Amino acid sequence: MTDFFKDIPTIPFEGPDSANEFAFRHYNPEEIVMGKSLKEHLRFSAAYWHSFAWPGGDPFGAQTFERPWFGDTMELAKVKADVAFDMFQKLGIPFFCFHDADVRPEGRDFAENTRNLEEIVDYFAEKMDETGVKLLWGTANLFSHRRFMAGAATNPDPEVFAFSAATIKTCMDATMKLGGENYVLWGGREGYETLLNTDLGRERQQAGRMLQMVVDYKHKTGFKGAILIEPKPQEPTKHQYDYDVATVYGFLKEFGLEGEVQVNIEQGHAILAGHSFEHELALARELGIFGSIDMNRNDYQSGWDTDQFPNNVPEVALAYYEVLRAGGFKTGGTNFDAKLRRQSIDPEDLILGHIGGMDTCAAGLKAAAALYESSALEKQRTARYSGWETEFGKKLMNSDLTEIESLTRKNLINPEPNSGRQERLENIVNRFV
Ligand code: XLS
Ligand code: NI
Ligand code: NI
Repeated sequence: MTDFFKDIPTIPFEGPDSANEFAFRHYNPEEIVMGKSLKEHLRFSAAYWHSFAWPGGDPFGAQTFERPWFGDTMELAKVKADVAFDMFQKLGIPFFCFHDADVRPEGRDFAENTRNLEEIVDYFAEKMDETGVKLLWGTANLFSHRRFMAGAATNPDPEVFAFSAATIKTCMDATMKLGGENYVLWGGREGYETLLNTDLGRERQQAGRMLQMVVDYKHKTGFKGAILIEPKPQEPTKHQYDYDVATVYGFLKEFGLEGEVQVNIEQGHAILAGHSFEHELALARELGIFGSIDMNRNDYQSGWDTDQFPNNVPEVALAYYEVLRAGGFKTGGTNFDAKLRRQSIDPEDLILGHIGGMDTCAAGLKAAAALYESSALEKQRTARYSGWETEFGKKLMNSDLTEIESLTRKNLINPEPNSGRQERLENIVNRFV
Protein backbone atom coordinates (compact mmCIF):
# COMPACT_ATOMS: atom_id res chain seq x y z
CA MET A 1 0.00 0.00 0.00
CA THR A 2 1.10 3.58 -0.70
CA ASP A 3 0.40 6.26 1.88
CA PHE A 4 -1.87 8.33 -0.40
CA PHE A 5 -5.03 7.11 1.34
CA LYS A 6 -3.19 6.46 4.59
CA ASP A 7 -5.86 7.52 7.10
CA ILE A 8 -8.68 5.81 5.25
CA PRO A 9 -9.65 2.27 6.21
CA THR A 10 -11.04 -0.40 3.93
CA ILE A 11 -14.67 0.61 3.52
CA PRO A 12 -17.05 -1.70 5.40
CA PHE A 13 -20.79 -2.16 4.93
CA GLU A 14 -22.55 -0.80 8.03
CA GLY A 15 -26.17 -0.53 6.89
CA PRO A 16 -28.64 2.35 6.39
CA ASP A 17 -28.40 3.65 9.96
CA SER A 18 -24.67 4.19 9.95
CA ALA A 19 -23.43 7.78 10.18
CA ASN A 20 -19.88 6.75 9.35
CA GLU A 21 -18.88 8.62 6.19
CA PHE A 22 -16.35 5.93 5.37
CA ALA A 23 -18.85 3.06 5.27
CA PHE A 24 -21.44 1.76 2.82
CA ARG A 25 -25.05 2.15 3.85
CA HIS A 26 -26.64 0.29 0.93
CA TYR A 27 -23.88 -1.59 -0.87
CA ASN A 28 -23.42 -4.92 0.84
CA PRO A 29 -21.58 -6.85 -1.89
CA GLU A 30 -22.76 -10.22 -0.58
CA GLU A 31 -26.45 -9.34 -0.26
CA ILE A 32 -28.56 -11.58 -2.49
CA VAL A 33 -31.14 -9.90 -4.71
CA MET A 34 -33.12 -11.89 -7.29
CA GLY A 35 -30.79 -14.83 -6.79
CA LYS A 36 -27.52 -12.96 -7.33
CA SER A 37 -25.21 -11.00 -5.05
CA LEU A 38 -25.13 -7.22 -5.40
CA LYS A 39 -21.50 -7.54 -6.40
CA GLU A 40 -22.49 -9.76 -9.34
CA HIS A 41 -25.44 -7.59 -10.32
CA LEU A 42 -23.64 -4.28 -10.29
CA ARG A 43 -20.14 -5.27 -11.43
CA PHE A 44 -18.67 -1.93 -10.32
CA SER A 45 -15.69 -0.51 -12.14
CA ALA A 46 -13.53 2.57 -11.55
CA ALA A 47 -12.39 4.78 -14.43
CA TYR A 48 -8.64 5.35 -14.44
CA TRP A 49 -8.85 8.56 -16.46
CA HIS A 50 -11.06 10.58 -14.15
CA SER A 51 -9.64 9.46 -10.84
CA PHE A 52 -5.95 9.26 -11.65
CA ALA A 53 -5.16 11.07 -14.90
CA TRP A 54 -7.41 14.15 -14.93
CA PRO A 55 -5.64 17.21 -13.46
CA GLY A 56 -8.79 19.19 -12.58
CA GLY A 57 -8.60 21.78 -15.36
CA ASP A 58 -11.46 23.67 -16.96
CA PRO A 59 -11.55 26.18 -19.86
CA PHE A 60 -10.73 28.99 -17.43
CA GLY A 61 -8.05 27.44 -15.29
CA ALA A 62 -5.47 24.69 -15.26
CA GLN A 63 -4.62 21.95 -12.82
CA THR A 64 -6.12 22.02 -9.34
CA PHE A 65 -5.15 18.52 -8.22
CA GLU A 66 -1.62 17.95 -6.99
CA ARG A 67 -0.93 14.25 -7.17
CA PRO A 68 2.45 12.72 -6.43
CA TRP A 69 2.22 10.64 -9.64
CA PHE A 70 1.70 13.53 -12.07
CA GLY A 71 4.52 13.63 -14.61
CA ASP A 72 5.62 11.81 -17.72
CA THR A 73 7.84 8.94 -16.60
CA MET A 74 7.39 5.20 -16.30
CA GLU A 75 8.33 5.42 -12.65
CA LEU A 76 5.45 7.81 -11.94
CA ALA A 77 3.09 5.71 -14.05
CA LYS A 78 3.83 2.86 -11.63
CA VAL A 79 3.21 5.07 -8.58
CA LYS A 80 -0.12 5.98 -10.17
CA ALA A 81 -0.92 2.29 -10.64
CA ASP A 82 -0.04 1.58 -7.00
CA VAL A 83 -2.43 4.29 -5.78
CA ALA A 84 -5.15 3.19 -8.21
CA PHE A 85 -5.04 -0.39 -6.95
CA ASP A 86 -5.05 0.90 -3.36
CA MET A 87 -8.28 2.71 -4.13
CA PHE A 88 -9.88 -0.31 -5.83
CA GLN A 89 -9.05 -2.40 -2.77
CA LYS A 90 -10.14 0.13 -0.15
CA LEU A 91 -13.52 0.34 -1.88
CA GLY A 92 -13.82 -3.31 -2.86
CA ILE A 93 -14.32 -2.30 -6.50
CA PRO A 94 -13.94 -5.50 -8.51
CA PHE A 95 -13.12 -3.96 -11.93
CA PHE A 96 -11.36 -1.02 -13.56
CA CYS A 97 -11.23 0.51 -17.06
CA PHE A 98 -8.49 2.46 -18.78
CA HIS A 99 -7.32 4.19 -21.97
CA ASP A 100 -3.70 3.70 -23.06
CA ALA A 101 -2.98 7.39 -22.45
CA ASP A 102 -4.24 7.21 -18.85
CA VAL A 103 -1.74 4.63 -17.78
CA ARG A 104 1.50 5.23 -19.72
CA PRO A 105 3.59 8.30 -20.50
CA GLU A 106 3.22 9.65 -24.03
CA GLY A 107 6.13 8.41 -26.18
CA ARG A 108 7.85 10.19 -29.08
CA ASP A 109 6.25 7.86 -31.60
CA PHE A 110 4.07 4.79 -32.01
CA ALA A 111 6.85 2.37 -31.10
CA GLU A 112 7.62 4.14 -27.83
CA ASN A 113 3.92 4.40 -26.96
CA THR A 114 3.63 0.66 -27.44
CA ARG A 115 6.72 -0.13 -25.36
CA ASN A 116 5.44 2.05 -22.53
CA LEU A 117 2.01 0.44 -22.68
CA GLU A 118 3.44 -3.07 -22.67
CA GLU A 119 5.59 -2.30 -19.64
CA ILE A 120 2.67 -0.96 -17.66
CA VAL A 121 0.44 -3.85 -18.76
CA ASP A 122 2.97 -6.26 -17.23
CA TYR A 123 2.90 -4.20 -14.06
CA PHE A 124 -0.92 -4.27 -14.04
CA ALA A 125 -0.90 -8.04 -14.55
CA GLU A 126 1.11 -8.47 -11.34
CA LYS A 127 -1.13 -6.11 -9.38
CA MET A 128 -4.29 -7.80 -10.68
CA ASP A 129 -2.87 -11.13 -9.63
CA GLU A 130 -2.10 -9.87 -6.14
CA THR A 131 -5.43 -8.12 -5.59
CA GLY A 132 -7.97 -10.07 -7.66
CA VAL A 133 -9.12 -6.83 -9.32
CA LYS A 134 -10.18 -7.44 -12.94
CA LEU A 135 -10.38 -5.43 -16.13
CA LEU A 136 -13.90 -4.56 -17.30
CA TRP A 137 -12.67 -2.93 -20.49
CA GLY A 138 -9.74 -1.33 -22.20
CA THR A 139 -9.84 1.38 -24.85
CA ALA A 140 -7.61 3.68 -26.88
CA ASN A 141 -7.48 7.41 -26.34
CA LEU A 142 -7.70 8.65 -29.93
CA PHE A 143 -8.83 12.17 -29.06
CA SER A 144 -6.44 13.99 -26.69
CA HIS A 145 -3.20 14.21 -28.66
CA ARG A 146 -3.13 16.96 -31.30
CA ARG A 147 -2.61 14.42 -34.09
CA PHE A 148 -6.25 13.41 -33.54
CA MET A 149 -7.70 16.90 -33.66
CA ALA A 150 -9.57 16.13 -36.92
CA GLY A 151 -10.56 12.63 -35.85
CA ALA A 152 -8.99 9.17 -35.74
CA ALA A 153 -10.74 6.70 -38.10
CA THR A 154 -12.55 9.62 -39.73
CA ASN A 155 -9.47 11.79 -40.23
CA PRO A 156 -8.94 13.29 -43.70
CA ASP A 157 -5.28 12.17 -43.45
CA PRO A 158 -4.81 8.40 -44.01
CA GLU A 159 -1.66 8.47 -41.85
CA VAL A 160 -3.83 9.30 -38.84
CA PHE A 161 -6.14 6.40 -39.77
CA ALA A 162 -3.08 4.12 -39.82
CA PHE A 163 -1.74 5.43 -36.50
CA SER A 164 -5.20 4.97 -34.97
CA ALA A 165 -5.69 1.44 -36.30
CA ALA A 166 -2.26 0.43 -35.05
CA THR A 167 -2.98 1.96 -31.64
CA ILE A 168 -6.33 0.16 -31.40
CA LYS A 169 -4.54 -3.11 -32.12
CA THR A 170 -2.07 -2.53 -29.29
CA CYS A 171 -4.90 -1.59 -26.92
CA MET A 172 -6.89 -4.71 -27.87
CA ASP A 173 -3.72 -6.74 -27.26
CA ALA A 174 -3.32 -5.10 -23.84
CA THR A 175 -6.98 -5.75 -23.02
CA MET A 176 -6.68 -9.41 -23.99
CA LYS A 177 -3.45 -9.87 -22.08
CA LEU A 178 -5.16 -8.58 -18.94
CA GLY A 179 -8.24 -10.77 -19.45
CA GLY A 180 -10.47 -7.75 -20.14
CA GLU A 181 -14.15 -8.61 -20.53
CA ASN A 182 -14.91 -5.97 -23.18
CA TYR A 183 -13.18 -3.59 -25.55
CA VAL A 184 -14.74 -0.12 -25.90
CA LEU A 185 -14.68 2.37 -28.77
CA TRP A 186 -15.89 5.84 -27.99
CA GLY A 187 -15.59 8.04 -31.08
CA GLY A 188 -13.90 10.91 -29.25
CA ARG A 189 -13.35 13.13 -32.29
CA GLU A 190 -15.24 11.04 -34.84
CA GLY A 191 -17.50 13.83 -35.99
CA TYR A 192 -17.01 17.30 -37.40
CA GLU A 193 -16.94 20.97 -36.56
CA THR A 194 -18.10 22.37 -39.92
CA LEU A 195 -19.51 20.83 -43.08
CA LEU A 196 -17.54 23.42 -45.05
CA ASN A 197 -14.40 21.27 -44.79
CA THR A 198 -15.94 17.84 -44.23
CA ASP A 199 -16.67 14.93 -46.57
CA LEU A 200 -19.29 13.33 -44.36
CA GLY A 201 -19.90 10.35 -46.65
CA ARG A 202 -16.24 9.42 -46.83
CA GLU A 203 -15.72 9.82 -43.09
CA ARG A 204 -18.59 7.44 -42.34
CA GLN A 205 -17.08 4.84 -44.68
CA GLN A 206 -13.74 5.15 -42.90
CA ALA A 207 -15.40 4.69 -39.50
CA GLY A 208 -17.30 1.63 -40.75
CA ARG A 209 -14.16 0.07 -42.19
CA MET A 210 -12.24 0.63 -38.95
CA LEU A 211 -14.96 -1.08 -36.96
CA GLN A 212 -14.98 -4.04 -39.36
CA MET A 213 -11.21 -4.35 -38.83
CA VAL A 214 -11.70 -4.33 -35.05
CA VAL A 215 -14.28 -7.12 -35.32
CA ASP A 216 -12.02 -9.11 -37.68
CA TYR A 217 -9.17 -8.79 -35.21
CA LYS A 218 -11.41 -9.96 -32.39
CA HIS A 219 -12.21 -13.13 -34.33
CA LYS A 220 -8.65 -13.64 -35.52
CA THR A 221 -7.28 -13.49 -31.98
CA GLY A 222 -10.15 -15.40 -30.39
CA PHE A 223 -10.95 -12.52 -27.99
CA LYS A 224 -13.96 -13.68 -26.01
CA GLY A 225 -15.03 -10.26 -24.76
CA ALA A 226 -17.60 -7.94 -26.32
CA ILE A 227 -16.80 -5.03 -28.63
CA LEU A 228 -18.75 -2.01 -27.41
CA ILE A 229 -19.44 1.35 -29.05
CA GLU A 230 -20.19 4.23 -26.70
CA PRO A 231 -22.67 6.69 -28.26
CA LYS A 232 -22.48 10.42 -27.59
CA PRO A 233 -24.20 13.23 -29.53
CA GLN A 234 -21.72 16.07 -29.23
CA GLU A 235 -18.64 17.18 -27.30
CA PRO A 236 -15.87 17.37 -28.22
CA THR A 237 -17.04 17.73 -31.85
CA LYS A 238 -20.17 19.66 -32.73
CA HIS A 239 -21.68 16.66 -34.56
CA GLN A 240 -20.55 13.25 -33.33
CA TYR A 241 -21.33 10.41 -35.74
CA ASP A 242 -22.33 7.96 -32.95
CA TYR A 243 -25.15 10.22 -31.76
CA ASP A 244 -27.22 7.77 -29.73
CA VAL A 245 -28.23 4.12 -29.57
CA ALA A 246 -30.58 4.33 -32.56
CA THR A 247 -27.94 6.01 -34.70
CA VAL A 248 -25.31 3.44 -33.74
CA TYR A 249 -27.71 0.62 -34.62
CA GLY A 250 -28.28 2.08 -38.09
CA PHE A 251 -24.54 2.40 -38.54
CA LEU A 252 -23.94 -1.21 -37.44
CA LYS A 253 -26.61 -2.43 -39.87
CA GLU A 254 -25.05 -0.50 -42.71
CA PHE A 255 -21.69 -2.16 -42.12
CA GLY A 256 -23.08 -5.64 -41.34
CA LEU A 257 -21.99 -5.53 -37.70
CA GLU A 258 -25.27 -5.56 -35.75
CA GLY A 259 -24.59 -9.08 -34.49
CA GLU A 260 -21.00 -8.28 -33.57
CA VAL A 261 -21.00 -5.03 -31.66
CA GLN A 262 -22.98 -3.85 -28.63
CA VAL A 263 -23.25 -0.52 -26.87
CA ASN A 264 -21.80 0.99 -23.72
CA ILE A 265 -24.44 3.51 -22.67
CA GLU A 266 -23.53 6.51 -20.54
CA GLN A 267 -26.09 8.37 -18.47
CA GLY A 268 -24.65 11.80 -19.27
CA HIS A 269 -24.49 11.08 -23.01
CA ALA A 270 -28.13 10.01 -23.04
CA ILE A 271 -29.08 13.33 -21.43
CA LEU A 272 -27.00 15.28 -23.98
CA ALA A 273 -28.83 13.42 -26.77
CA GLY A 274 -32.16 14.60 -25.35
CA HIS A 275 -33.07 11.14 -24.07
CA SER A 276 -33.39 9.62 -20.64
CA PHE A 277 -30.86 6.97 -19.62
CA GLU A 278 -33.65 4.39 -19.37
CA HIS A 279 -34.79 5.15 -22.91
CA GLU A 280 -31.34 4.38 -24.29
CA LEU A 281 -31.10 1.20 -22.20
CA ALA A 282 -34.56 -0.03 -23.21
CA LEU A 283 -33.91 0.62 -26.90
CA ALA A 284 -30.56 -1.18 -26.81
CA ARG A 285 -32.21 -4.13 -25.12
CA GLU A 286 -34.96 -4.31 -27.74
CA LEU A 287 -32.41 -4.05 -30.56
CA GLY A 288 -30.32 -6.79 -28.96
CA ILE A 289 -27.22 -4.61 -28.54
CA PHE A 290 -27.21 -3.85 -24.80
CA GLY A 291 -23.72 -4.35 -23.38
CA SER A 292 -22.55 -2.18 -20.50
CA ILE A 293 -23.07 1.17 -18.79
CA ASP A 294 -21.00 4.21 -17.93
CA MET A 295 -22.64 5.44 -14.78
CA ASN A 296 -22.54 9.12 -13.89
CA ARG A 297 -24.92 12.04 -13.81
CA ASN A 298 -25.12 15.19 -15.83
CA ASP A 299 -25.99 18.65 -14.76
CA TYR A 300 -29.32 19.17 -16.52
CA GLN A 301 -28.62 22.83 -17.23
CA SER A 302 -25.02 22.90 -18.37
CA GLY A 303 -25.17 21.28 -21.84
CA TRP A 304 -21.86 19.59 -21.04
CA ASP A 305 -20.85 16.10 -20.11
CA THR A 306 -20.22 16.98 -16.46
CA ASP A 307 -19.46 13.37 -15.42
CA GLN A 308 -20.60 13.72 -11.80
CA PHE A 309 -20.98 10.79 -9.47
CA PRO A 310 -24.61 9.58 -9.43
CA ASN A 311 -26.61 10.60 -6.34
CA ASN A 312 -30.23 10.31 -7.39
CA VAL A 313 -31.69 6.96 -6.35
CA PRO A 314 -35.04 7.21 -8.22
CA GLU A 315 -33.21 8.08 -11.45
CA VAL A 316 -30.74 5.24 -11.07
CA ALA A 317 -33.54 2.80 -10.12
CA LEU A 318 -35.33 3.34 -13.44
CA ALA A 319 -32.07 2.65 -15.27
CA TYR A 320 -31.39 -0.59 -13.40
CA TYR A 321 -35.00 -1.60 -13.96
CA GLU A 322 -34.23 -1.66 -17.69
CA VAL A 323 -30.97 -3.50 -17.03
CA LEU A 324 -32.91 -6.16 -15.09
CA ARG A 325 -35.45 -6.42 -17.90
CA ALA A 326 -32.47 -7.07 -20.22
CA GLY A 327 -31.50 -10.00 -17.99
CA GLY A 328 -28.68 -8.10 -16.25
CA PHE A 329 -25.09 -7.65 -17.32
CA LYS A 330 -23.29 -10.45 -19.14
CA THR A 331 -19.79 -9.13 -19.94
CA GLY A 332 -20.78 -5.57 -19.02
CA GLY A 333 -20.87 -3.73 -15.72
CA THR A 334 -21.34 -0.39 -13.99
CA ASN A 335 -18.31 1.73 -14.82
CA PHE A 336 -18.13 5.02 -12.91
CA ASP A 337 -17.27 7.38 -15.73
CA ALA A 338 -17.41 10.06 -13.06
CA LYS A 339 -15.00 12.62 -11.76
CA LEU A 340 -14.60 14.86 -8.77
CA ARG A 341 -15.43 18.55 -8.99
CA ARG A 342 -12.20 20.49 -9.45
CA GLN A 343 -12.38 21.95 -5.94
CA SER A 344 -12.51 18.46 -4.40
CA ILE A 345 -8.77 18.15 -4.08
CA ASP A 346 -8.35 15.83 -1.08
CA PRO A 347 -7.63 12.09 -1.31
CA GLU A 348 -10.75 11.53 0.86
CA ASP A 349 -12.89 13.11 -1.85
CA LEU A 350 -11.96 10.35 -4.30
CA ILE A 351 -13.04 7.68 -1.85
CA LEU A 352 -16.21 9.51 -0.79
CA GLY A 353 -17.27 10.14 -4.41
CA HIS A 354 -17.12 6.42 -5.08
CA ILE A 355 -18.83 5.47 -1.80
CA GLY A 356 -21.73 7.77 -2.68
CA GLY A 357 -21.92 6.46 -6.23
CA MET A 358 -21.81 2.83 -5.16
CA ASP A 359 -24.43 3.34 -2.47
CA THR A 360 -26.72 5.20 -4.87
CA CYS A 361 -26.43 2.39 -7.41
CA ALA A 362 -26.97 -0.31 -4.80
CA ALA A 363 -30.08 1.43 -3.44
CA GLY A 364 -31.35 1.95 -6.99
CA LEU A 365 -30.73 -1.65 -7.99
CA LYS A 366 -32.52 -2.95 -4.89
CA ALA A 367 -35.51 -0.71 -5.54
CA ALA A 368 -35.57 -1.78 -9.18
CA ALA A 369 -35.41 -5.44 -8.20
CA ALA A 370 -38.28 -5.10 -5.72
CA LEU A 371 -40.36 -3.31 -8.35
CA TYR A 372 -39.50 -5.96 -10.91
CA GLU A 373 -40.27 -8.85 -8.58
CA SER A 374 -43.62 -7.32 -7.61
CA SER A 375 -44.62 -7.38 -11.33
CA ALA A 376 -46.66 -4.27 -10.52
CA LEU A 377 -45.61 -2.43 -13.67
CA GLU A 378 -45.35 -5.50 -15.85
CA LYS A 379 -48.92 -6.59 -15.09
CA GLN A 380 -50.23 -3.22 -16.23
CA ARG A 381 -47.99 -3.21 -19.27
CA THR A 382 -49.19 -6.68 -20.28
CA ALA A 383 -52.81 -5.68 -19.76
CA ARG A 384 -52.34 -2.57 -21.89
CA TYR A 385 -51.26 -4.64 -24.90
CA SER A 386 -53.53 -7.64 -24.25
CA GLY A 387 -55.65 -6.89 -27.33
CA TRP A 388 -52.70 -8.04 -29.41
CA GLU A 389 -52.92 -11.49 -27.85
CA THR A 390 -56.49 -12.05 -29.09
CA GLU A 391 -57.30 -13.82 -32.38
CA PHE A 392 -58.19 -10.45 -33.84
CA GLY A 393 -54.90 -8.83 -32.79
CA LYS A 394 -52.78 -11.70 -34.02
CA LYS A 395 -54.55 -11.76 -37.37
CA LEU A 396 -53.86 -8.07 -38.03
CA MET A 397 -50.10 -8.45 -38.19
CA ASN A 398 -50.49 -10.95 -41.05
CA SER A 399 -53.10 -9.05 -43.03
CA ASP A 400 -52.92 -6.35 -45.67
CA LEU A 401 -54.74 -3.05 -45.91
CA THR A 402 -57.61 -4.43 -48.04
CA GLU A 403 -58.28 -7.31 -45.65
CA ILE A 404 -58.14 -4.98 -42.69
CA GLU A 405 -60.59 -2.62 -44.31
CA SER A 406 -63.18 -5.36 -44.78
CA LEU A 407 -62.52 -6.64 -41.26
CA THR A 408 -63.05 -3.18 -39.86
CA ARG A 409 -66.36 -2.82 -41.71
CA LYS A 410 -67.60 -6.31 -40.89
CA ASN A 411 -66.80 -6.10 -37.16
CA LEU A 412 -68.07 -2.52 -36.92
CA ILE A 413 -64.77 -1.55 -35.34
CA ASN A 414 -65.06 1.72 -33.46
CA PRO A 415 -62.29 1.91 -30.80
CA GLU A 416 -62.73 3.69 -27.48
CA PRO A 417 -59.53 5.08 -25.89
CA ASN A 418 -58.21 3.74 -22.55
CA SER A 419 -56.37 5.61 -19.84
CA GLY A 420 -52.58 5.45 -20.07
CA ARG A 421 -52.56 5.56 -16.23
CA GLN A 422 -49.25 7.39 -15.99
CA GLU A 423 -49.89 8.89 -12.54
CA ARG A 424 -51.02 5.54 -11.18
CA LEU A 425 -47.81 3.96 -12.50
CA GLU A 426 -45.66 6.75 -11.11
CA ASN A 427 -47.25 6.18 -7.73
CA ILE A 428 -46.39 2.50 -7.96
CA VAL A 429 -42.76 3.33 -8.72
CA ASN A 430 -42.65 5.72 -5.78
CA ARG A 431 -43.64 2.93 -3.42
CA PHE A 432 -40.34 1.25 -4.21
CA VAL A 433 -37.76 4.04 -4.54
C1 XLS B 1 -16.32 10.67 -22.87
C2 XLS B 1 -16.47 9.25 -22.74
C3 XLS B 1 -15.19 8.49 -22.42
C4 XLS B 1 -15.38 7.04 -22.73
C5 XLS B 1 -14.13 6.27 -22.92
O1 XLS B 1 -17.27 11.44 -22.82
O2 XLS B 1 -17.45 9.00 -21.78
O3 XLS B 1 -14.82 8.70 -21.11
O4 XLS B 1 -16.14 6.42 -21.76
O5 XLS B 1 -13.35 6.74 -23.94
NI1 NI C 1 -17.93 7.14 -21.01
NI1 NI D 1 -18.68 10.70 -21.24
